Amino acid sequence: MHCPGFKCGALLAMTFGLVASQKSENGITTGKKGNATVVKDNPDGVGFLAVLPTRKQFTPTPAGPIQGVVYAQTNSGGTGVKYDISFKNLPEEGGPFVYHIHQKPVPSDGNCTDTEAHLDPFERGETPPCDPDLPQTCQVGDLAGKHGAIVTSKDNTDFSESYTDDFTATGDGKSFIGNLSVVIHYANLTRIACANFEEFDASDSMNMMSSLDDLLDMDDSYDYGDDGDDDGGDDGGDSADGNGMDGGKYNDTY
Ligand SMILES: [Cu+2]
Repeated sequence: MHCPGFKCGALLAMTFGLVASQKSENGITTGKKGNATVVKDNPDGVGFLAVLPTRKQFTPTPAGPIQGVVYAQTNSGGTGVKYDISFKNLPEEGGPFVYHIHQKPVPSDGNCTDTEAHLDPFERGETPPCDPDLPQTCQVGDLAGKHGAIVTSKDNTDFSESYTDDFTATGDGKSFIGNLSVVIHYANLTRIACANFEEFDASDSMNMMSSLDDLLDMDDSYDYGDDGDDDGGDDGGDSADGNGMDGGKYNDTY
């Protein structure tokens, strides 16, 4: 490769200047394995749906069972994942509520604590808090940190939002979400509800809408979680200390 000296020089300077400015702009590295990387090769047409609540809502809420869905599908072009989120019947108080993708699925008993911590393949941990202006420095699974927490009021306990997250994956890789779970927390981090992602046909929106209607009509079958709770699990959803978990290694701290 050859080119006139001044042109190469200008190109080099531009390139170098760009790298330098990116570096100063993003100079913070939070993860032991670096900052999160943008996922550019998500497979076309792949989607995952998480439906709340699971059979058993783990933390009873004054508002009754939280309903809702998180639908995650490959973004057009394959870079990032598009999220369509709708929650209904959140508590009026106790927010802002946060939600994350956690590193383990919900087990069959519905215990949200067993989802452990957040999806964090770059090992940045919980502190410092996520800066939404530098999403690559946040935990990959910290959707609320990157895209905003949920505020409710007496007049509005529903939430819906759509956005693209560049750092999660619908294809294989360390940022893959498809076999994981979504957890909603009170502001004090007590886990309210959780659900697993299941693969869902991204191309069939009619199928999705009818499924959602069916699912959202199923109120009666839900178990609030405070009966038959023989595992001594969380019954402290609105207690003063907000920490109804006992003995869990991960407790309610994420
Ligand atoms: Cu969480």
